[in-house]
Parts: sequence; C-alpha cells; structure tokens
Amino acid sequence: MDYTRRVPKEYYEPISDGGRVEEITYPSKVYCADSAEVTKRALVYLPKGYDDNAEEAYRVLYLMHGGGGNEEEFLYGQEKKRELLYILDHMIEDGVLKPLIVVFPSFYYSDSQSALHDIKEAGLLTKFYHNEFRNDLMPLIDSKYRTIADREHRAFGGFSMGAETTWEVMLNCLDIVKHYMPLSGDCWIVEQKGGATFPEKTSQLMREAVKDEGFGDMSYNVFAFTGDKDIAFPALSAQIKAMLADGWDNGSDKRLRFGSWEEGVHWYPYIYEYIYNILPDVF
Ligand code: FER
Repeated sequence: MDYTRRVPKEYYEPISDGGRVEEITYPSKVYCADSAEVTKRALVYLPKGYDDNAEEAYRVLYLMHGGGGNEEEFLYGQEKKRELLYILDHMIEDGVLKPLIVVFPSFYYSDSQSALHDIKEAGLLTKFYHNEFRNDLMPLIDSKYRTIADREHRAFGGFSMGAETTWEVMLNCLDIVKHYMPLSGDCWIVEQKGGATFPEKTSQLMREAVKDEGFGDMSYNVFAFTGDKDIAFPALSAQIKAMLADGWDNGSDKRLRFGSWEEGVHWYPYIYEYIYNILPDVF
C-alpha cells in the first residue's frame, strides 16, 4: 500500500455542506491522583448526512492532541488553514473514507495547568487516561450518538503525547478498541522516551501488560507513523523495531505497521498527511 500520497491542495478549503462539530461536556475523575470529580469537554465531528440517515450507525475514531494542546487543537490549531475538519469532509465526499464520527478529547483537565508545560506531569495524565476513556467518554459517545458500539468499529489515535495516550489505551482497553494510530510518539511504560532508551524492555513490559489484562489472544491493528526528521523518530522507530523482533506482528490478526514520512517533522500538518494516508485502511 502506498502511504506517501499528499493531501490534495483543495482539501484544505471548506466544502459547502460538510460535517459539523458539536461540543460535549461530561463528568469524569482525576484518575491519576485523588479521583476528584471534574468536568471534561470534548468535540465531536459528525459527518455530512448524520442527521438524515436515522438508521445508519457509524464507526468512531478518538483522536488525542499532543503536549500543551487541548480538545480543539486538531480542528482549530495554529495552522488554521490546514484544518483536519475540511480534510475529513473532502475524504468522505470523494468516497475515500466511509463516513465516521471523530471524537476529540483531552487528557488535561481544568486544574492541570502546570502539566501543560511539564512533560513529566503530562506523562502521568496520558498513562491514566484510559480510565476516563473506558468509564466516562466511550459510554457517553455510544449512548449519545449512533455508533457501531464494538471493538471492530472503534479506533484510537493521537499525536505525540496523544500517541503515548494511544499506546496506554491499547495496553488497557484492547477488549474495547481494535485499531490504533499512534502518530509521532512512543510508549512511556518504562520511562519518558523509553522507546529509545529501553526499546526491548518497553516491548516486553507492553506484552506483560496486555497479558495481565487478559488480552493476550486478542486481535489488533496498529498503524504507527512519524516523519524521518521528527523528534519522535528515534524513540518510535526503535520501539517498533523491538516490537517486530518480539513478534507483535503475526501478519494476520495481530498487525503492527510502521511508516516514516520523508522530511516529516513534529507538527500537525504532517500528522494530517499521515491521517489522510492511513485512516481509510485503519478500520
Ligand atoms: C516522543 C517525542 C516527543 C514523544 C513525545 C514527545 C510520546 C513530546 C514532546 C513534547 O510534548 O514536548 O517520542 O512520545
């Protein structure tokens, strides 16, 4: 499969009747610390036609921002001209992508301001995020929207610290999510950037985590992508190499694919290119 196509230029411009974005808020807890109650916010992309087809149910992609970001970053980030929203609209309009729901949550919460600039604190939030996903966000999405509510039709992806979140969700939620899209970020189960410092140990601990949760036999589908000039390249590529040597890809029901984009750096416009290329094959 060719994953090196460029997002067509016109995809960065809005279409006249694309999807829409809703805001949701929901009760959650500070799972990484004292379990205090907090209100969280997420944005939900509903594809064109969602309101007309009362019978149709949709697949759901959860997409997590990177360090210092928030639930708006993927859609209304600094690179305003390159909004992912338009790209999704165009892909669906052109039949490249089946209509789907995309949920944009955040691992930060209202009192976690210091974690915006402290990568270690952010790492705690990403490590524990899977609890919020399983207990609070996913049930809400499945009750509020017309979703196909099974693991085959759920994907979780993210950029940088959102990729760290993605790996942690994989280790803890394989029973409810089959597809993963960690983009430009490694798994910090051993330590920060442990994919680079301890690739074999990272793979081994990941395997043990999956086994401990009773997920040892479950199928999965992982698309890990980054750029060859990305600051996450050394960590992610070393981790994937160790995982492949460790048998994480069996070629059929356990799939782990790695992609590296020429000249790609650690920023959203490249992430959009990866999503454009791989999303049609993720589900
Ligand atoms: C990585 C490289 C960089 C990574 C995260 C970062 C989770 C994040 C950097 C930052 O937010 O400053 O491999 O993996």
